[in-house]
Amino acid sequence: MTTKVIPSTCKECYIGCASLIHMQDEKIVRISGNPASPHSKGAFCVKGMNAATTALDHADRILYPLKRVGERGGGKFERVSWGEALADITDRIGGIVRKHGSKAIAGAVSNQFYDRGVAMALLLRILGSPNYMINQDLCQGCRSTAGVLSGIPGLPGEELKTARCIMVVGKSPSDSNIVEWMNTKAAKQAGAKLIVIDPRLSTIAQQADLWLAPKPGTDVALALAMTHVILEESLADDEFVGEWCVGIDELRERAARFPPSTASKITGVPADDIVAAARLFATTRPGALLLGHGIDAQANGVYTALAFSNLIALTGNIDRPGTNRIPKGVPGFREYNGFIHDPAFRMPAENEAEIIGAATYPFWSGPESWGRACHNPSVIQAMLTGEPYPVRALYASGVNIVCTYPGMQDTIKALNGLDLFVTASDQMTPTTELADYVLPKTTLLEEEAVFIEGSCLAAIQAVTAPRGEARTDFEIAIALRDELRAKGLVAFELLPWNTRREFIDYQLKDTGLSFDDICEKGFIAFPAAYESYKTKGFNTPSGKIELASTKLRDAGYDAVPDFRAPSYADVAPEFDLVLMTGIRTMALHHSRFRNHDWSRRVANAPELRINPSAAERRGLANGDWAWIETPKGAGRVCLKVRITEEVSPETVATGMGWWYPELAGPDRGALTFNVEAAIPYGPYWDPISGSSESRNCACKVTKADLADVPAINGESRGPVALPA
Ligand SMILES: Nc1nc2c(c(=O)[nH]1)N[C@H]1C(S)=C(S)[C@@H](COP(=O)(O)OP(=O)(O)OC[C@H]3O[C@@H](n4cnc5c(=O)[nH]c(N)nc54)[C@H](O)[C@@H]3O)O[C@H]1N2
Ligand SMILES: Nc1nc2c(c(=O)[nH]1)N[C@H]1C(S)=C(S)[C@@H](COP(=O)(O)OP(=O)(O)OC[C@H]3O[C@@H](n4cnc5c(=O)[nH]c(N)nc54)[C@H](O)[C@@H]3O)O[C@H]1N2
Ligand code: SF4
Ligand SMILES: [Mo]
Repeated sequence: MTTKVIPSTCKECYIGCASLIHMQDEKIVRISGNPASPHSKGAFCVKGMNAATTALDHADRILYPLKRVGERGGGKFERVSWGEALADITDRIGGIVRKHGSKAIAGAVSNQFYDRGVAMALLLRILGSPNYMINQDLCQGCRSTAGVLSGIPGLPGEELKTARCIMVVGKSPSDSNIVEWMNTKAAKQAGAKLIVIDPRLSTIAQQADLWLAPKPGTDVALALAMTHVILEESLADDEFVGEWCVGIDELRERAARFPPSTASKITGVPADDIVAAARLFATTRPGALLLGHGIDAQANGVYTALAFSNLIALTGNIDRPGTNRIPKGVPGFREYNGFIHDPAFRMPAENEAEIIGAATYPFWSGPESWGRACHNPSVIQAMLTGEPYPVRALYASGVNIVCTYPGMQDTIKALNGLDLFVTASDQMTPTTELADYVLPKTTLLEEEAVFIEGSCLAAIQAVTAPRGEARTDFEIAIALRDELRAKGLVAFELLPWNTRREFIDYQLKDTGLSFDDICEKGFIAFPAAYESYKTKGFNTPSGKIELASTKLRDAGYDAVPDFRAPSYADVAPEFDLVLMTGIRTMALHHSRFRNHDWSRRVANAPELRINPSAAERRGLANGDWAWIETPKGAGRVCLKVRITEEVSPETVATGMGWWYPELAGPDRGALTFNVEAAIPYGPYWDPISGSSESRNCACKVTKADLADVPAINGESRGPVALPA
C-alpha cells in the first residue's frame, strides 16, 4: 500500500482554503488544511473535511445525462447518451434562436469565483446572448458596485491580522469565513480594537470592544454620523485625503445633516456609542474594514457600502500594511472576472446592449459594471411575461435558483413555462427537478483549476477520475459549442479552448508558470506590494478615490450616500418584526449538503431565531414550528423556533436555502421550509445596483401546528428525519 498527500485547494465555498488530500493507493482517506499556505494557514472547516468525499460517491449522485419523460416536474427522467442529449439540446436552441433571437437564451451560474462562470458567459456569447445570470445581485452586488464607483477596496485580505483596529459591518466570520475569523482573533490577541456593527449579537459581536446594533437597513445614517464626527473633530488623514480623494466638500455637507443625535434617532444606536466608534476607528491606525453580506441585498445597499468605505478613505486606511488592500493580482495571470471584461472575449456592442437590466441598472448590467450580469428578477419576469422580450431557454449550472432566489413561486412558474431548461448538477435539487435535461457534473475531487486566493495563486488538483459520465463545466460548454458550430449556430468564436486544461494553460500563459509548478505545493505565494495607487492611481474617472462619485452624478444619482428608510418602515402593523435572512451555519453552504449525514446531524431544520419576549407574546417555545409571512411574499413558510437573546425583541433571524432531498418532488419541501417562498424578489430595489431587499423584510410570526405542515405529512420519497 502506498500513501501520499496531494496539496490542493478546497473550493466548497469561495474562501479557497489550501488543502491536503491524504490518499492510500487510489483511495481518498482524509482531507485536511494545509498549514503552509499564507492565505489560510491550515484553517479548514467541517465542509472542507467532509463535503467533497461525501458528494463523490453519494447514492444520489447523477452519473449519466438524464432526459425528462412525461410532464415537467413529474419527477420522471430516463438515461440518455451524451450524444443524444447534446444533439437534442442544440436542436432546440436552434429553434428558439430562429424564432426569438439568441437573446432568448439565458444562462445561470452561482457566481464569478469559479471557472463555470467563464464557461457559461462565453457559451452564451458564442450564441450572441448577453443574458448571463449570476447570484451576486443577492450576494455582494452592492459592495462590488460601490467598489467600482469609488475605487475603494472592500476587504483587507491578509492585512487583517496586522490591523490595530478592525471594524466589522454586517459580517459574521465565525459562521461564514474561517480565514477572516482566524485573522481577526489573531489581531485581537495582539491587542487590536474591534468594532462590530450588527443588529444581532453575533459571535464576533460578543468579542467586540464596541458593539453597535443599528435597526436593520439603517447603517448608512450611522456611517454618515461617524463621518461627521471624524470631520468635525479633525481626525481624518488630511494628507491622504488632500492628495488622493475628491469630493470631500460634498461628503462633509451630507454628513453635516447626520450629527450623532439624528443618526441615533434613525438607527437606535446611542449617540455616545457612535462618537466613541468614530474616535476609536479614526485614531487607532492601521485600521481595516470588513464589510459583509449583512449590508448587501438591501434597498440602500450601495450607499451603505459607500458610506462605510468612505471612512477608510478619510482615515487613509488603504493599501498600507494592516489596512484594506487593493487586490494586485498576479503578473500575467488571467483571473475569472477578467474574462468577462476582456475585449478579446466580448460580443459586438449591439449584442451586449441587449442585456436585460442595463437600461434600468447600468451599474449592475452595463458596460462599466462589476460583472456584466443581467438583472435576474427582470429575467424571471421576462420568462413570465415576454417583456422586454421573450426569454425561452435557460441553462443553469452550479446554482440552485429555486432555493436561492427570493420569490420562489415566480421562479418555479417561470421555469415551468420555458421551451427548454437544461441543468448541470451532481444531484437532483428542486431546480433540476424542473429541467428537460440534467447533465452529470463532476465534483471538487474530479476537477482541476487555478485561481487567485489571497496572496497566492492556488491550484485544485483532480485526484480521482470522474464518476460515471460526469463532465466538468468547461467540457460541457465545449461539447455544446462543437454541436452548435456544426449546426451553424455559433455567431462569435469566443470560446477557443478544446479542453479544460487548455483553458488553465491560457490563464497561465503570461506568468511563466505551468499548472504543474503550482501543483507542487498547491499554491505559489506572491509577496505583498503596497500603495500601488502612487504609481497607478485609483480606478475611477478622476484617478482618485471618489468620496462623491463622478459616475453616479453623471448618471443622475446623488453622488454621495444618503439615508433611505427600509421598506419595513411602512407596512401594516401586523407585520411587527424585521426578518434577517441568510444567517450562515458552518455545516451548510446555502442550499447544499441537505443529503449529507455529517451536515444534517448538526443542521436539520430551518431555524427561526427569536427573542424570549417576542416568543412569549406568540406562545412559542424552543423547538416549536412557526409560520412566517411578509407583506409582499407569495406564501408563508414554516421555521423551527430557537429562542435566543442574540436577536432583539423587534427582529428575528433565519438562514436560507432549505429543502429536504427525502421529501416528495418537485419542490422537495422548499415551498414549505425555504424562506425564499415567503419573500418577494422586489419591488424594493437598491436603485443603483438593482439588488432586491432580501435580507431585512417586515414579517409576521405565528405558531404553526405540525398537522398544518403539508410536506411532512405528504408523500415522502424516503425517511423524513425531520422534526427531531
Ligand atoms: N458556512 C457557510 N459559510 C459561508 C456561506 C454559507 O452558506 N455557509 N456562504 C458564503 C457566501 S456566498 C457569502 S455571501 C458569505 C456571507 O457571510 P457574511 O458576509 O458573514 O454575511 P451573513 O452571514 O449573511 O450576515 C452577516 C451579519 O449581518 C447581520 N445583518 C443583517 N442585517 C443587517 C443590517 O441591516 N446591518 C448590519 N450592519 N448587519 C446586518 C446579521 O445579523 C449577520 O450577523 O458567507 C460565505 N460563507
Ligand atoms: N433570502 C436570501 N437569499 C439568498 C441569500 C440570503 O442571504 N438571503 N444569500 C445569497 C447568496 S450570498 C448567494 S452566494 C446565493 C447562493 O445561491 P446558490 O449558488 O444557488 O447556492 P448553492 O446552494 O451553493 O448552490 C450551488 C449549486 O451548485 C451545485 N454545485 C456545487 N459545486 C458545483 C460545481 O463545482 N459545479 C457545478 N456545476 N455545480 C456545483 C450544488 O449542488 C448546488 O445545487 O444565495 C443568495 N440567496
Ligand atoms: S471555509 Fe471550509 S468550505 Fe470554505 S474553502 Fe475553507 S475548508 Fe472549504
Ligand atoms: Mo454569496
